[in-house]
Amino acid sequence: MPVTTENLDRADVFHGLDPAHRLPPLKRVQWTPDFDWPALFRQARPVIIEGFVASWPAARKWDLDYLQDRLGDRPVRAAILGQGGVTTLDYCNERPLLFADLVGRLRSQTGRPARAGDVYLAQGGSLLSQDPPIQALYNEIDVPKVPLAVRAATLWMGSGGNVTYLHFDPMENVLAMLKGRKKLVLIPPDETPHVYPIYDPDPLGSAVNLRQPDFERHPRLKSVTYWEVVLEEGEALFLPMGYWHHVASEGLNIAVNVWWAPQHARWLLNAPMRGLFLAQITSRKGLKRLAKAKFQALKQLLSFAPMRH
Ligand SMILES: O=C(O)CCC(=O)C(=O)O
Repeated sequence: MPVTTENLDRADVFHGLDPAHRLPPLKRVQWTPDFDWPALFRQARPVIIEGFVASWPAARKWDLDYLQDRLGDRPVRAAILGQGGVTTLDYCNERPLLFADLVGRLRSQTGRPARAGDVYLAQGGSLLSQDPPIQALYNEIDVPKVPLAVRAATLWMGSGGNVTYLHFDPMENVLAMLKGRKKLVLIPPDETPHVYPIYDPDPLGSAVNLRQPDFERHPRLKSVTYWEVVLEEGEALFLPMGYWHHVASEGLNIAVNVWWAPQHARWLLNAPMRGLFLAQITSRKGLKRLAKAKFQALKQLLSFAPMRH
């Protein structure tokens, strides 16, 4: 049974994995103005970067009042959380609303446990827009300079207790914490068989529920190795393509992430991407789609467009 927002209901639990398989704390590095981002991306290992976000104008300015002032009348799409405050980042569970209404709802949700029906600004908070007020906000963040194409930049805003379920992304990612804190479980790509990827209907998802693991149904999950990461306000996480992540946000939380298309050679070597590629080209649906769309599906996969529909 795939995990859905309806069956991830243990709002009080971060994860139920075996502590014996927890990896030593993730490496931390200090940001400096001459920071070598391309070298960090080449290493392709998750790292916490201290001090980077503190240098952004956004770190000084962004709070609910400021963002409402700037974007109040702009439409966004908010994720509607399922049981226990979980989102599967499924576009079907999103609702359009004005940014001012989003802020009003976040204010009224703050200070109590997240629950089904709450809002969370997730993938609907794109900062790559032709809209001048949104462009002005994008200029208040500092985007790492690497020789890769930026695919998306997203504003994430929640009221605390919101959880994004276990998935991977086919892109290189820097996730920066402006307000509040996020706790993450990170699982390396070569541990993919331990998390039971589902590929269909969510090509980036897993069948396991990290809050309430069912080790009878998913016995390999018992021995999965993982990092537990706490991303504090002002810190950024470099999350290379293919690392599985489960994200629990604490307190009123505002974050920004940037996704870059990875180099082609990298995805060929990457376990979840290989699996996804094989699943796409071997499934009947995938083959039909390929035939019908004259290889559009394959091209989409190769171009690393976000694949959540
Ligand atoms: O912060 C979240 O809730 C999810 C973030 C995420 O999945 C990402 O940055 O790829």
